[in-house]
Amino acid sequence: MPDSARQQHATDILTAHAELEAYWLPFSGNRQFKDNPRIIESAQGCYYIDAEGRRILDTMSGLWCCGFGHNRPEIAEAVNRQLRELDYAPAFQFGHPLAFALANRLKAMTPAGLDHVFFTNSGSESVETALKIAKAYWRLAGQPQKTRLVGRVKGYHGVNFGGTSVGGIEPNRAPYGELAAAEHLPATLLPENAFSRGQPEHGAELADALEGLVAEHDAETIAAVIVEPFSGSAGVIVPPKGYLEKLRAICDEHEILLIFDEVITGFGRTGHAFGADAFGVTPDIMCLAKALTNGAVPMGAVVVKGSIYETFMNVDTPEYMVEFPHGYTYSGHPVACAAAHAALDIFEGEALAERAHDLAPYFENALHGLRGTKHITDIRNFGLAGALQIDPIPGEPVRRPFEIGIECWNRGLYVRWGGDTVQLGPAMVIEREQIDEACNILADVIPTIA
Ligand code: PXG
Repeated sequence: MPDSARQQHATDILTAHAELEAYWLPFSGNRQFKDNPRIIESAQGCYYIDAEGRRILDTMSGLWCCGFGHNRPEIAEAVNRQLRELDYAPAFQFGHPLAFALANRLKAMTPAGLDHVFFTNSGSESVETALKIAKAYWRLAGQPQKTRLVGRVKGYHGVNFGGTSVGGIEPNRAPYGELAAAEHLPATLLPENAFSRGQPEHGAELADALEGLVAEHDAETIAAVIVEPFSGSAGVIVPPKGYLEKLRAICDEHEILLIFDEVITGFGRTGHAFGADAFGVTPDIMCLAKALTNGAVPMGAVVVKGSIYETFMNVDTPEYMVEFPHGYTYSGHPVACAAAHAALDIFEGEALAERAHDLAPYFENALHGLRGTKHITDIRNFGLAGALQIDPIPGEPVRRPFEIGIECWNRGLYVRWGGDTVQLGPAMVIEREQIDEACNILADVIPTIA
């Protein structure tokens, strides 16, 4: 679009407030947005172009999903080709080749033992699927009383009812009153760990709270524990050294399924393929989404241990009967599968987990270079994920991060704000100079915020 046309287009959008009214934006301050719209029109690599034609450095991979860089032509071509070949095949009782191939691929990529793949369309659906598998598994395994679900304070597992129930970010739960029953482990955010680089030293014993729940409720009532290997949405809360190992050991001792929600940590974010690889702990069930297609087409997946799948298959019912009454119209959608194959070709072909691993120390140094900046009370990082903890204005939580995020946007930098944190999760194709640019803008902007 020529500059003059772009300008006119931008002006049209910015002045036509009424045109913005119909759309109810998710997880957004709609009233603020509609007075100050931020419209993204295109993307390339690590940059967005907004409606005014400005180039904006994206340090969040969209929303943690476009980790391999925006607008990869390989994915566009694969999607285009697929749409001409097979637009849709019924997900129930029929299959198409790409879904089987993708399941095999995920089986090979994920840690040994995680062998069967159920497809979904989002992280939230992956979580619901995992929780339902866990409950149904114990019933089939002859322990129907094992139904209790355990999440963690500050955990985020999407927005559906199960995920909201095991989730532990209070403002996301408060509007809904009664949710599904769930217990919560304490968060692993400790003041003595402030400004830790990578995994903090203190807090492995917080996993013992699971022993407490076992003592209180009996392991015979507990189906599963779900945690993010590191908490993303709550602001990159990294597990203390030894914590996940301890959680795994307690789960093993009491026959409790361990679910890792790797919606953010999957596909290279940690500098390894999965958080399970980075932290050396293998779950029984893994939830995936986001970077599975590089964010280009909605898709999620749940990968489960062989013994779980086998338990469903060994039921004493006729073979034509459905073993697990669950699934989505768009589970394993052909176009999503095509996008995922192309995205994983990029991920593997360009060794992006390794690239993230190599860049992580530079990112860590750059981020921790912000220590001492006004308002910053903690800096956390792991792999290519980082967060700044911002001192809240008394009585006005989340305001400062919001103002920081908006001012960064005005200066050509996209960071994410959430709670009292500012978050960065750059694409694995980012360059060092771009990391510097992001940190320089943050260093300029943050002290100017009241
Ligand atoms: N689990 C985890 C760990 C997530 O991070 C979901 C489930 C839900 O995925 P869907 O695809 O249903 O949105 C998520 C989503 C942020 C942010 O700012 C994080 C997410 C989404 C949007 C923003 O940290 N994570």
